[in-house]
Amino acid sequence: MRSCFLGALLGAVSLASALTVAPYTGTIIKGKQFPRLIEVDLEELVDGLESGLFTSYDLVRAYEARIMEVNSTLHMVTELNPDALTIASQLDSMRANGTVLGPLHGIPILIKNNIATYDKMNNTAGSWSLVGAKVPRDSTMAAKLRKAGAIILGKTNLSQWANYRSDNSSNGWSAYGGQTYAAYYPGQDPSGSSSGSGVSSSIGLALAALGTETDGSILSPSEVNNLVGIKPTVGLTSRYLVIPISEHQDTIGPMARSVKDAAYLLQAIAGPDPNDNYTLANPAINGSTPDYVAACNYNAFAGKKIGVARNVIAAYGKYIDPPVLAAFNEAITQVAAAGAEIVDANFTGFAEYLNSNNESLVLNADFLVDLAKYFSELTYNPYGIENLAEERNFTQTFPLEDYPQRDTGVWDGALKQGWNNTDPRFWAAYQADLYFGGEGGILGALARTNASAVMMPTTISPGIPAIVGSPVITVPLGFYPANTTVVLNGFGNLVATGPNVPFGLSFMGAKWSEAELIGFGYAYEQRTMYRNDVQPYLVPNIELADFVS
Ligand SMILES: *[C@@H]1O[C@H](CO)[C@@H](O)[C@H](O)[C@H]1NC(C)=O
Ligand SMILES: *[C@@H]1O[C@H](CO)[C@@H](O)[C@H](O)[C@H]1NC(C)=O
Ligand SMILES: *[C@@H]1O[C@H](CO)[C@@H](O)[C@H](O)[C@H]1NC(C)=O
Ligand SMILES: *[C@@H]1O[C@H](CO)[C@@H](O)[C@H](O)[C@H]1NC(C)=O
Ligand SMILES: *[C@@H]1O[C@H](CO)[C@@H](O)[C@H](O)[C@H]1NC(C)=O
Ligand SMILES: *[C@@H]1O[C@H](CO)[C@@H](O)[C@H](O)[C@H]1NC(C)=O
Ligand SMILES: *[C@@H]1O[C@H](CO)[C@@H](O)[C@H](O)[C@H]1NC(C)=O
Ligand SMILES: *[C@@H]1O[C@H](CO)[C@@H](O)[C@H](O)[C@H]1NC(C)=O
Ligand SMILES: *[C@@H]1O[C@H](CO)[C@@H](O)[C@H](O)[C@H]1NC(C)=O
Ligand SMILES: *[C@@H]1O[C@H](CO)[C@@H](O)[C@H](O)[C@H]1NC(C)=O
Ligand SMILES: *[C@@H]1O[C@H](CO)[C@@H](O)[C@H](O)[C@H]1NC(C)=O
Ligand SMILES: CC(=O)N[C@H]1CO[C@H](CO)[C@@H](O)[C@@H]1O
Repeated sequence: MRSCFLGALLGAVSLASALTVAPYTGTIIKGKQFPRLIEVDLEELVDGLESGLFTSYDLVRAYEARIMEVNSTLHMVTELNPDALTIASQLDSMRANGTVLGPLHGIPILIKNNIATYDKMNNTAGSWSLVGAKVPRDSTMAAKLRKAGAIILGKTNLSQWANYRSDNSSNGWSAYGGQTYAAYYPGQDPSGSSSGSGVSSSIGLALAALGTETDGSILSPSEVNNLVGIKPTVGLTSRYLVIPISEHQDTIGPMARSVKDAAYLLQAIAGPDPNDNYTLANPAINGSTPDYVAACNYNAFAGKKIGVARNVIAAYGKYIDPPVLAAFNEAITQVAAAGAEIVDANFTGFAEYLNSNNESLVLNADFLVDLAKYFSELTYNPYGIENLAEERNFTQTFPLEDYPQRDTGVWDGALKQGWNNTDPRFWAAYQADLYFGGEGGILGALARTNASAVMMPTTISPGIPAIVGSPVITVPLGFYPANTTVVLNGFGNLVATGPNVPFGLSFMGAKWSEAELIGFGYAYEQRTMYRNDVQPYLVPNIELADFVS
């Protein structure tokens, strides 16, 4: 365990010293400044494409080269799209003749390796059992990205099965993709399960990436990779042909370097889909999707009430490290100075929630059904696996799945539970969750106080919104100080806490309140710009200017 970690650490350090150079200030060709890809935003890319400074073809080549430059250290991308350059050329031709599909036209985006595409790429959740499997069409997420003109550049590594297999694995590890590392400290835990999406977005290996969340899998890797992450209301984004954990909790959202870029991506992927009934509860079905980009408003806090769940902060005190708590307390002052009234917004069912395991019952029950449904959608299923019992059998006997070193404890629990989401016991557990997250959680706190959102350190923000399906945005809040003592993760192979590791601030709201949360995230981001305070230890050297003919 230890020696394995040290090997990774030394490898990372030696590569880092080869790659880290003096700050890059951009390259000037014919009087034009090429943007630096670690900090470029969508609007700057669109300017460059429209002015002819570079093409989408150039962009794809640059991003692919950057991926190859750091992949052997960070393992953040599992597959590149072999058609990406062809697609880029087509989109360049369309732009040249005046057809632009929208702001994402010709912009490379990475997606997590549990979101299916109907092309040459595999959709595996990191398992060898799904390498070679075929789906009947694009997932709705992939279809919406293509319709918006985005180029799906590749698939990102993840905690295997979105972290729903093992009781003793590590974040960002999958059998198919290996161990993902984050870029702010050698050997850094990338968190998960959208680990590769977080790392890739943080160092500019695409404009941004999509992740998925059941309980923390967008928010947590966004936090430790210094990103903005939006975990949408369950049902805002379609889960059709996304490898599931739970129909009641799964959701897909953007992970980007700025709030506005995340808003652009959310605009493209949100909306009702007949292939996912949960999306039909979206109020936009009777109107139109809000304008998330226009919601980026510097004055969003003016005249609003923002809640602080003091009893949750107190109960979770031991999980909030002093630098995070200090930064959070300062954030309360900053939000007040930006025009908000700060109110106590306690979660009254929180103590009871901490002693309940209803969420596990719900997730297990959903997983048994939803996984079988995903298998049944496949048009080619290489091992003919149809349900969780068979998947466990495969995983325990296929050598590359690293069993029993990484166990199947979560599945053992689900199979032992035995009953699924058609059972009356499911409804009892689910109703308890709806209380803990609803009246006893975020929704009750908002209703009682008339607050527009509750703010919380991201490290403790995902749980309550997860069980009730409500939205959260996380934005950069700060970094652990340079003299922080390194603490390893439970598995012993990753740096969980250490110098320069980023952390985040969450705003959580009522269902379908994404536009308002984006406003708060933007207003906070624009006042602080903490993202720029610390650079990753590992940044690709290759830049767009290297590929422009
Ligand atoms: C990642 O790195 C490995 C090892 O250098 C290489 O073989 C592989 O092709 C790379 N994959 C991608 C998608 O860049
Ligand atoms: C523009 O180019 C696209 C892609 O090559 C093509 O499908 C479309 O018909 C062209 N439109 C015009 C107006 O030429
Ligand atoms: C998908 O998996 C197949 C089977 O292993 C492999 O041949 C193919 O190269 C993979 N696709 C990509 C884009 O890596
Ligand atoms: C949506 O709900 C309807 C009515 O219950 C059902 O017939 C249909 O199969 C569902 N569709 C999906 C994609 O789950
Ligand atoms: C849409 O409007 C119909 C008719 O008024 C209503 O029954 C339905 O609940 C509405 N749906 C949503 C998601 O608001
Ligand atoms: C919220 O909880 C904190 C800590 O438990 C407590 O001190 C405070 O009085 C509570 N606020 C309200 C308005 O109940
Ligand atoms: C689920 O929640 C209910 C209601 O609070 C509680 O009585 C029950 O003990 C919980 N179940 C478990 C297994 O924690
Ligand atoms: C769910 O449980 C029901 C009732 O026990 C059973 O008939 C059904 O086959 C189960 N579904 C799955 C996918 O296991
Ligand atoms: C698991 O594998 C064993 C040995 O190949 C087989 O006998 C058994 O039927 C399998 N069980 C399931 C649920 O697939
Ligand atoms: C993980 O748990 C399994 C089963 O308890 C055990 O065999 C294995 O050694 C554990 N792995 C590690 C790294 O501790
Ligand atoms: C880190 O430095 C700060 C400021 O000098 C100091 O207050 C703190 O105790 C130091 N922490 C450690 C772990 O050495
Ligand atoms: C496809 C790909 O790049 N896979 C790499 C993932 O990471 C492992 C190491 O953990 C490499 O061996 C693979 O080549």
